Amino acid sequence: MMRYAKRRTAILLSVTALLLLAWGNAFGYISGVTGTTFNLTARHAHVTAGDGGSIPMWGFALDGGTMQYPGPTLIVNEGDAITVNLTNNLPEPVSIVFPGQAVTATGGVPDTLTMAAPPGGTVSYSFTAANPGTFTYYSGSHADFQVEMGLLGALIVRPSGFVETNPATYSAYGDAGSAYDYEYLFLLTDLDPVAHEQFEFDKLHKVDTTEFTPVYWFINGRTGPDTLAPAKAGWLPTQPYDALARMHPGDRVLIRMIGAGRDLHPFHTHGNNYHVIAKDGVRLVDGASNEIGWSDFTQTVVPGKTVDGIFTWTGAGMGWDIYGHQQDIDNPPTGDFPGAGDIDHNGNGVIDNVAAEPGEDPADHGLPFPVTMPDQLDLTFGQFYSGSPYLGAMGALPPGEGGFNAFGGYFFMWHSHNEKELTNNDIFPGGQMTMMIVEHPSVFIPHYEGETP
Ligand SMILES: [Cu+2]
Repeated sequence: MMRYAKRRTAILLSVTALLLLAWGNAFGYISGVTGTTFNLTARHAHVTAGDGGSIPMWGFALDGGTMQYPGPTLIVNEGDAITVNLTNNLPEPVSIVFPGQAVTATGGVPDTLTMAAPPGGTVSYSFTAANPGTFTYYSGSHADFQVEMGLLGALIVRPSGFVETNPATYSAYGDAGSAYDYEYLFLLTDLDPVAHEQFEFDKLHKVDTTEFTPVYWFINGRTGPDTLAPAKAGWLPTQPYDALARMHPGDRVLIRMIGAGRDLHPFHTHGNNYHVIAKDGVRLVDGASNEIGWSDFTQTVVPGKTVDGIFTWTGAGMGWDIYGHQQDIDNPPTGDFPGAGDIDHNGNGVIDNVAAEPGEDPADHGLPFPVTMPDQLDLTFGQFYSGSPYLGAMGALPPGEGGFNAFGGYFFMWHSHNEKELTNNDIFPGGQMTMMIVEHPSVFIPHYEGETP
């Protein structure tokens, strides 16, 4: 127990400083690779889990580079002719299936579902990305083993009219109901290390895929708390994708969920419900374009399935003004909350003559925080508390407390609601756990790589 406790503390501490940097760089978009031709190599490397575990994996590498888990997120445009060339550096035939696409396979050797690249060989797949949406791809060869080993990834098809550098054009399916400000991918997988170790120790003949006891659970190829570390973090060379989500009040956030492993996972959003807009890349509208999806806070993401939802959050219904006009909870409100007209929303000394801040529920504007804050001595603090209940505000904290919340945002844990999946090999916290941070409207969150404030 001591050993584990120490190790966990060390991991959390090591992540602390990096996260402070990460927030400012955290993306509001999905990391991936764009284009029409993709050259993938199936090969072997290791991934790291949040408990320090190192696991032998098989995976897809881009352009002869390092194997990654999951495979490269392929981002393509509706109507484009797509080619995926696969080279196999693994000891058994490997193929790729693209559910939802009409694929032509060229070269390779016949396998159960499609043509495969034999060890040392190649195969090529081509298809037209006919429909926008969220899709997946994975090995179609010895799939009960090769999917476990990591040969899987996401495919995103942009609708016609989508322009990466113009957020006004952002939508998942080309219609207003699927329009969004920021988008995030939550590709969910699970892992039982036994087969991976059998491969590493040259005991492939001993692999029994009917025995399956996962002990690691991943979002975008990382276990918590690595899910919160920046994309392309140098210390996670084979796990380039993060899973941290950020938004401002009132933003529409597209969440793309993919069941890419062997178990289903109940993916749960705290903070608010989202509206389900599509399943398996199929927009959920009727013949008159009316929404036929539903509002939910937990999605049962089953293997092979993709689900898209639109999430938003305004603080509506809380009955108090999330922006406050007090920027310091140690100076409690004086009772002067007359509503619009004399509120210094930003704490910059300037009275803002606005009815409501962006994304705010007007009904809550100017309403005071409803309770007297307890004394610090009567509180337990989490690493994500800014010291103030108001959005974007930083309050006083005891020495050594807080520190993960760079901009006074609200942190909502988004996670698997199967609680055992919040561990790394029985050590909590970990697994399929990440955060949605609601940030003050003044906090810059890039819509695309390279966007500047
Ligand atoms: Cu929860």
